[in-house]
Amino acid sequence: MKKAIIFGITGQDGSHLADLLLEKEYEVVGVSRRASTDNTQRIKHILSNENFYLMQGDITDAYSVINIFKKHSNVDEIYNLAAQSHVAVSFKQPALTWDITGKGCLNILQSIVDLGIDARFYQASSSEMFGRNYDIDRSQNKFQNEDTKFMPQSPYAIAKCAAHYMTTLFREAYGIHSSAGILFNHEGERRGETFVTRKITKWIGDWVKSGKDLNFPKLRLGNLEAFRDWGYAGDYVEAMWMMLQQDSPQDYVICTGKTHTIREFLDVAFLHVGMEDWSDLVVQDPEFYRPAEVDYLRGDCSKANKILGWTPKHSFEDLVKKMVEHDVS
Ligand code: NAP
Ligand code: G4F
Repeated sequence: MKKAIIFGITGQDGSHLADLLLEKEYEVVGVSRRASTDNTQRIKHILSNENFYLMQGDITDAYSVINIFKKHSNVDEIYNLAAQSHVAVSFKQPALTWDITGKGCLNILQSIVDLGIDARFYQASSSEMFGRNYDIDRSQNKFQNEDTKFMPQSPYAIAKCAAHYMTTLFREAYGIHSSAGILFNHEGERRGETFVTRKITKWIGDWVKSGKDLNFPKLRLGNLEAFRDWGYAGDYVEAMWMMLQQDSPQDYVICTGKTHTIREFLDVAFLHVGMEDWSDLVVQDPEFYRPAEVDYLRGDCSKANKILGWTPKHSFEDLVKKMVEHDVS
């Protein structure tokens, strides 16, 4: 039986990845940080699984990471999904974001080397690292891929770049089997409620449950013109696992290749509840604009398709429908 450690088990991706690995009959050790209230909502359904173990740990504390590896030194695969993952929050809490999202990855990699852990490592890199490098020629169908230069636009993206380079350095310098997945935005029913997609579908759900009350507090959003390449989280964790099954560690872009604005997401989401015109229900609020924006993301995952045989299973329309139906019910 293979054993995997997942840092970030209580997050959206951690919970989907745990489901996938348990289905594949792995022993899964999930690492969750201490919280004053219950943070296990997304993994409630696996807490009593006999192959699942929950351990307390914090990736900003190297001692804590070392303790986990000492207890589970026979691990086969290590997934680092832990992060302060909210881009807007990273402008308000840049140092914390650096400690978790940047240095946290180093704490894991250095512990692997120092303790001589013989395991494969996955780092959750991000399309946010491409930042303002959308000067690609859209007319020629050129999208961001593994060769696109990083031009980060937020403290979050800069921390992710550092972790990404650390992952490739440790592969080259110490021969660690470490791979980074450069994942474009992926969403779903378990998405955090402050990310734009879930903020929209959650609001629609609450509004519908109120009987479509016209006095219901309006949905307050920021920039509606940014483009995102949105996929379904359940599909994307499969790509993470596939990367670690390869003989040679490499980095891969994971995306759908299609891009939509927030405005288009609103159109499709509101149409599911019979609203063609949502303009009276949404307010654009300066509070939700960022000091710097990433205007355009659209990926090209031909490498993942060719080497891993990975393709996204859900379309944009499937994704929006899934999220709205979940929040309305
Ligand atoms: P998420 O829902 O925000 O989950 C982040 C996880 O990290 C949570 O389990 C969180 O714990 C944990 N965490 C935060 N600080 C920690 C610390 N100091 N020590 C240990 N754990 C800590 O994020 P996600 O959407 O699942 O994304 C997973 C990873 O992929 C993240 O690294 C994210 O940056 C990256 N990524 C995400 C996307 C996307 O579109 N979802 C795209 C590209 C890359 P709590 O539950 O206690 O907060
Ligand atoms: O949903 P978002 O917060 O996601 P963002 O910033 O693209 O980051 C997500 O994807 C990254 C991959 O590219 C991950 F690495 C990262 O961890 C995270 O999962 O915002 C999407 C867009 C932005 O352009 C933002 O300005 O939506 C715009 N937006 C408009 N109104 C809003 C809002 N975003 C949020 N969170 N809240 C709003 O009210």
